Amino acid sequence: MQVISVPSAPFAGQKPGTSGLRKKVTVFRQERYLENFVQSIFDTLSGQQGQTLVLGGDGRYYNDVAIQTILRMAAAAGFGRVLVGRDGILSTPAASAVIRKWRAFGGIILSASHNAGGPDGDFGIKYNLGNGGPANEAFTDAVYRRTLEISAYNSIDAPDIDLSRLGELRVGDMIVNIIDPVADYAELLESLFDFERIAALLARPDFRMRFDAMHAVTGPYARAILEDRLGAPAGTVVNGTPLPDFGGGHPDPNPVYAAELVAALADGSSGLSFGAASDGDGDRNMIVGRGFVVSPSDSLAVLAANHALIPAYAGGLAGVARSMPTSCAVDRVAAALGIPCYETPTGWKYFGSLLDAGKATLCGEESAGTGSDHVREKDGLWAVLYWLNILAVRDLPADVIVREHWQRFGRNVYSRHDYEGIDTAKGDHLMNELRSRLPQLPGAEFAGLHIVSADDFAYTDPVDGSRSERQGIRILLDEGSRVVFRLSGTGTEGATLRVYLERYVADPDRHEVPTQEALAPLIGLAEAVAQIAAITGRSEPDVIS
Ligand code: VG1
Ligand code: CO
Repeated sequence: MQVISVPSAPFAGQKPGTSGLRKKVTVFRQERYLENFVQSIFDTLSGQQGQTLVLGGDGRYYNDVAIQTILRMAAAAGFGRVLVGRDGILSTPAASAVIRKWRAFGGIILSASHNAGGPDGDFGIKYNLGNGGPANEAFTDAVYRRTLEISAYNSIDAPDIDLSRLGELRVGDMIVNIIDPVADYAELLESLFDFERIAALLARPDFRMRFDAMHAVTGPYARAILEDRLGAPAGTVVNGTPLPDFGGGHPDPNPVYAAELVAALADGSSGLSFGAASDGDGDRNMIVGRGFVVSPSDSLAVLAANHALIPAYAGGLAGVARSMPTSCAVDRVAAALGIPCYETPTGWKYFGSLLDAGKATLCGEESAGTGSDHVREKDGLWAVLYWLNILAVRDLPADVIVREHWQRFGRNVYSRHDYEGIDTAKGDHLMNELRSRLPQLPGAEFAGLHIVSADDFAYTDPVDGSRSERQGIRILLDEGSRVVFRLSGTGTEGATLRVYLERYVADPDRHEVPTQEALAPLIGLAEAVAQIAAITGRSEPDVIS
């Protein structure tokens, strides 16, 4: 096998964001663009000779081309074996499960997650370490530095291989195993939950569920697990065939982009009792009861509070962790359980060290991501099965379970407002202005709200001591209310401003006040403090979740 060195030169801006490098397909298709980034990953590794790499993606447009390129480059980099999902498919949590099960050296996941796909959509790539989790910041920073000095990439002269059939092939001297993308993952989930009880629930005539795969990667996983293994009626999974452009949709399971599912459960007319959805790469989840969308932050708290009902977690939770902007609902559960609750920056990579060290068992983010120590990624279907297991044991509808949770712990009313595709300079200006005003904010009053403290969130990892600064501006108010501002690190067009709003309501008589109404004073404060309309020219958010 002869390694060919192809001269190259750096591209600007190959800096991984919250979850890998995400750019327009048109950017990735430039000659040497993908190759430069992959070579920079391989140059940052050491000791991969003869080792196993896991490779797969969410099936979006360009997935197939990128996989063939990466296979040749992996052979040139000295990997001994690559495990690749059939047709190049692996959901993000499944890739994590495969890395862990087969003790692989690491994995490359091709995904831009919830971002739109197709020739004019987005593409993405990220590297996961041998623990199955996204590489930490130290690694991604090193990859970025490497992209700035790269002068050549290595490949071999080998034809594309057929990825449509399971089996063993070779690319140069490297073995390629084409694996069933679902099997290892389904087996792992089956070991965590009470499948018999869930199957009994799904067989009940008075219980009907719908899982919306949004034309993205979870279709085959959901069909195999919900319909084939658990016996849910055929048709339970809708939009279940992964399409390279996700049917033109936005595979983001929130009330805006999964409006059809929410509408189907809006009243009793469809006969549905439970709905769920997942995103482009299968790591996010949405849980919908009858006329009731479960807020992801509440979902994390409910999962934690009900852990004793789940076989895998009945022995107790070591701790829980949430990203900083995620509501503090889970903190209350942790306090009641007497276990630690960790607060990390946004992005799953920060949970890895806590999970590896056995400090946290469940983790979650407000952006519809929840997961546990069974893998090192958030996991959409895992969350759905966890909910089904709770419903099966408690024999109550999802909305009643959440309402009872509020009765016991109080309600952390929560919402996120996104201003998408704003001018990058305006987004930076808004954040810089806010940052410069931080010292004056504590003690200030806005329409009857009293600011207790304000800061720019910084995090020191309790396991490895690494430090991450500038992770979001927090304005903390009386009684646990807060407003958080940060710029997205996953978008590909301009800047996306995220405003996170939270207010704690203890009084059960006020739990049913509509979310945006309950948060109205905080929305006013966010506008007054950050001057969103004046700086960005936007008077309304694009997405409210
Ligand atoms: C968003 C979410 C964050 C999540 C990340 C990746 O990041 O806010 O919680 O971890 O997406 O999710 P940002 O920087 O745009 O706010 V996924 O499902 O897109 O891989
Ligand atoms: Co995702």
